[in-house]
Amino acid sequence: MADTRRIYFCGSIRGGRDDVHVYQRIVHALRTHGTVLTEHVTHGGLTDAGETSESGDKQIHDRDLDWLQQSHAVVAEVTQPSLGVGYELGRAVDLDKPVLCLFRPESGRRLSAMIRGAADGRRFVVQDYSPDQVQSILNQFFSQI
Ligand code: 6IA
Repeated sequence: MADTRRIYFCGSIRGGRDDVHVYQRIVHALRTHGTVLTEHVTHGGLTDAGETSESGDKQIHDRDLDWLQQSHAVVAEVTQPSLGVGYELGRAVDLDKPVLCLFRPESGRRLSAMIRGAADGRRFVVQDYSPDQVQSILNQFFSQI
C-alpha cells in the first residue's frame, strides 16, 4: 500500500546542489507512492558545505544506512555525480533493494559505467528522462516492484 511503502531518495549534496529543483519535483511525485525517508535532500537551504564535524558525518552515515535498510525501494537522481549517491546505490544493491536511477541526458554528461552497467532492467533500473516524464516513469517502476 502506498501509505506504508518507505522510499529512500538519493540526490547529490556535497557533490553539488545544481539539480535541487529536480530533486524537489521527483520527491513531490514520489509522495504519491509512499513515505519519502530522505526529504532533506530536497531542502533548498542545504548547501554543498553540508555538516562540518566528523562526528556529524558519522551520525549522517549511520542514520542514512538505517533508513536505507528500512526502505522498500531506492530512487536516485544520478545526473549530478555524487560519491555519497554512488555509495548508497552500492549498499542498496548489497541489501537487495529495488533501485531506480534517473539520468537526464540533456545535461550533456555521461553516466558512470558502474551505474549504467549495473542495470538489469529488473531490480536495478536505469532510466534516461526529462523532468516532465517523472510521474509516468515512477508509476511504471512502482507498478512492477
Ligand atoms: O556525497 P554527497 O554529499 O553528494 O552524498 C549525497 C547523498 O548522501 C544523499 O543521497 C544523502 O542521502 C546522503 N547525505 C550526504 N550528506 C547528507 C546530510 N548532510 N544529511 C543527510 N544525508 C546526507 C546533512 C547536512 C546538514 C546541514 C543537515
